[in-house]
Order: sequence, then structure tokens, then C-alpha cells
Amino acid sequence: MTTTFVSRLRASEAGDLPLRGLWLTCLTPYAVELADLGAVDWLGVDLQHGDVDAGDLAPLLRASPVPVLARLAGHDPSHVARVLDTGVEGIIVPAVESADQAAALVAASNPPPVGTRSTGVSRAGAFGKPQPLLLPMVETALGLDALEEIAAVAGVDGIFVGPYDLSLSLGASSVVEPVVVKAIETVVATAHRHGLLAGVFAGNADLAARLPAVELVAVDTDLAALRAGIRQLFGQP
Ligand code: 3PY
Ligand code: MG
Repeated sequence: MTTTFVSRLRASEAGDLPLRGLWLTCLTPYAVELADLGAVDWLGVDLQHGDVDAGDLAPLLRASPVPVLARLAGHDPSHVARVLDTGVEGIIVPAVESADQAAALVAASNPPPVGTRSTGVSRAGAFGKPQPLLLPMVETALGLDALEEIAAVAGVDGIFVGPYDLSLSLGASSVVEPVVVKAIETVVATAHRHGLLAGVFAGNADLAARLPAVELVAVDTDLAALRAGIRQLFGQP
């Protein structure tokens, strides 16, 4: 892990602010190029929800002035490889619930001898980082139960929390219920104890104010930013 982005992430463990990302669900490369992303540290391109597909990644990467992480649609090894082939800085993988799943993701992300990822002509070959980050998401009760084992899998770089799915899975009515905030604290403390990065999707100012120190925070979505900007422009409360 030798990229500037990763060095900045590591440095942020020493007490700097987290690197703050915008979660991209619908913006086109044209909009990314022209939006003012001066205060944004990274883009999290969401391939699970929203309107963006793996085929949109290469143009988004060309347009983005900041590092791009992709949140995958699932665990399928061919999807993992195809996304990594675009040259993203890392992948955030939804709902990882066991060490076996985490190990399968390590295998899907790495060529032999570490894994089974095929090699071929790809954008990553020309522009990608040698070792993109692998960030499994813990966002279910099962994932919480398997947290120690997931964090201990060699090749996992960090754990990313999805508070919204986590709150549903824990039967909480909101992401700021104490049971959810406590679970987030546990995930972050466990990741750090294993020497891993920790990240959280916030999407809510009250939750952001309650978060423990982490390296990566996805502040909110592009859609939330658009809605807020349009409301503000038109003076809508
Ligand atoms: C969650 O909170 O469940 C997420 O996946 C964030 O996008
Ligand atoms: Mg989720």
C-alpha cells in the first residue's frame, strides 16, 4: 500500500481529521468534472444502490480530481475483478458476514500466488494502484458476530460500517440509537486493534457527531447534496 491516498489514510490514524468522501449514486462524469469537489477527499462510487454501473467507472475515474473507491454490488468474483480492472483505489464490499467470505474476497482481489484473480488487458494495468484497498463492510448482526474473524483475515485492509443496514439488522429504528452507535464503536475499535483502517457512511449530521475517530467518513450522497443545494438556492426551508 504505497499510494499517496493510502499514506494519507495511515497518517489520519495519528489524529488528523478523517478523509471525507462524497458517496456517488447518480452524478455523471460531466457533473463530477464540473462540480466543485475542492473540499472532498475521495469519491465512493456506489454500484450497489443508485444509478451507476461498473461500466461507468472508467469515465468517472478520468473525470474525478480525487481518489475513487467503489462500493461493489455484491461478492461475485467476476464483479470484483471487473471493478478492480478499472483502476479504482479500492473496493468497499457490502455485507461481509464471515471470515470465509472475507477470504474469498481476498482471493478474488489478488492474482496468484495470493489469490485467483485473472490478469488481462485492463485500465488498471496502465493507471491502477499496485494494491487497491479491500474494505469489507460490516452492516449486519451476523457481520458483527464474525467481526474478530473478518478483521483477522490477511489481505483485509480495513472495515467499513454501513449504519443503515446495521440499524435494520439490529432492529433499531434509527442510526443514532445507542445500540447502533455502540456497534459502530465496537467495529471501529476492533479494526484499529487489528491495525486496520476504519470507515463509516454517515449520511446524517447527528450520526456524524457521534462517530468515533475513523480514517474514512462518507459524509453523504451526491443526491443529498443536490437536494440540499437546490433547496438552498430557492430558499426552501
Ligand atoms: C448502509 O448504511 O447500510 C450503507 O450501506 C451505506 O451506504
Ligand atoms: Mg448497506
